[in-house]
Amino acid sequence: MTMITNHMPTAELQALDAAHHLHPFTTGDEINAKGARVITRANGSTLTDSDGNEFLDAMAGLWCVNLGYGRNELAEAAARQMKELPYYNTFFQTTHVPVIALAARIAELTPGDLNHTFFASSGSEANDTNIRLVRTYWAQKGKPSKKTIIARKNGYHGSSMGSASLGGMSAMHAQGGLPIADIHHIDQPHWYAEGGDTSPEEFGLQRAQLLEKAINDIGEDNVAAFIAEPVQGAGGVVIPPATYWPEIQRICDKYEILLIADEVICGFGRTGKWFGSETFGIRPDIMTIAKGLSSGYMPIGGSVVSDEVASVINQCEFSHGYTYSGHPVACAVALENLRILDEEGIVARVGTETAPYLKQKWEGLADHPLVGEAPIVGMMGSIALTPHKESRAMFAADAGTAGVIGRDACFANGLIMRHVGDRMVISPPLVITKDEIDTLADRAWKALDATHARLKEEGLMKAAS
Ligand code: PXG
Repeated sequence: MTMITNHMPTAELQALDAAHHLHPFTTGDEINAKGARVITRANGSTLTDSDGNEFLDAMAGLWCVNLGYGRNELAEAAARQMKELPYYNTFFQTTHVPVIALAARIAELTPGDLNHTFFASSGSEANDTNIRLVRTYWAQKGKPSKKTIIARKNGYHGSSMGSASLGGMSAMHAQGGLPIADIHHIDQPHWYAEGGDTSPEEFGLQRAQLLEKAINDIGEDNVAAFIAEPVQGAGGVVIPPATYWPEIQRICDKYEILLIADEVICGFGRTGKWFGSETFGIRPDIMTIAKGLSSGYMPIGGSVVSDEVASVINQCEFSHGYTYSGHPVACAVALENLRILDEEGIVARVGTETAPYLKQKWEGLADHPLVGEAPIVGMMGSIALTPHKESRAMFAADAGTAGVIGRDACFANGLIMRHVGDRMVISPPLVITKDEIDTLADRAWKALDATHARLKEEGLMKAAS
């Protein structure tokens, strides 16, 4: 057997990777042509690759390393738990200390009476749980016809059959026979891309009222729930107009449907409060959590439900669960992560100090000639690349052409940002310092300059008609 280590030459690692590893959201051609970037270590907000290059990770991995990299306390919590009880399950009337402690801590942190967590190992699994959970809830209440879940186009809720069906990503629906039955998608509150001449406030109301229309069209007796991210993350950090969420809440209160806030990205400090629901005044019946729950150090997620939902579900045996639901090591690591986020005042500091500082720097990027808007909330922001600022025009070239050039220019400048079509997004570790925020903004501006120059050179600064 080959010993594969950090010390092997990059090209050899890349060749083995290309030969044996199938990557998510990557084409084989890309891997074969360039090889994958091999990340070998990380500390704080900085990643190092196998050639010793350093990058400021403005994506916190995949929106998840809220606490930053390299916290020994989490490694120690995992080691302690592995020695004491590496695994036991939570099926058939069994439990263990880490899952009890974590469930109780989540109940303290989440708003309202969201006091009960059903654990999973990822956001996708948690959203699959939600589909079965809300349908079981209504069946238990004698309303089995309430099955349809309303979700949004360009929303992201995961990659499994159920969660990708809830998501509204057309490229995902095009593969593997999606969506599953009884999922309905309404248009998103993306004013910049779809608002035309309507004011953001009016547009926010209109898009929220699509929920009411869908409930009426499908019939209240057939609708189980509405699911949405407080801020769409993978959709491009789409921050809804201020009118959107209050109107959605009004509609959910008026009709008998459950509101699921998918907090997989927004949760655990990302928007400047513990949960996006608090930032946007949402009162969900169910919250999906993952990512920042353990800062990505261990795979863990869950569905946090209200007292009422839990009491109904508890009336039956919910025939659902994963081998790793409430995995003790993942729970112990998540608990330690939550302890540090709280005790070191990291979430509080984001709200009062670092997010306002980042906002000021980030919004400065809107002055760049290539940038149509630079919205941000807490520690998640985006910039829209455009060939024509005033009209918010899209590029004539295929969507993502400018975005990929932008992403590569960021890498070349020591900065990791993700592109979503022709938007660039950030979601840095919550521990990012003010100095690092300065670096982030400087490198982003340089990357925009380089992107602009290249787009001009290649004749791509043309607006779609
Ligand atoms: N809900 C939301 C809101 C998410 O952002 C999931 C659920 C699914 O979680 P898991 O743990 O199953 O991946 C997510 C995940 C990207 C990207 O590039 C975003 C996610 C995952 C991978 C890539 O934007 N979000």
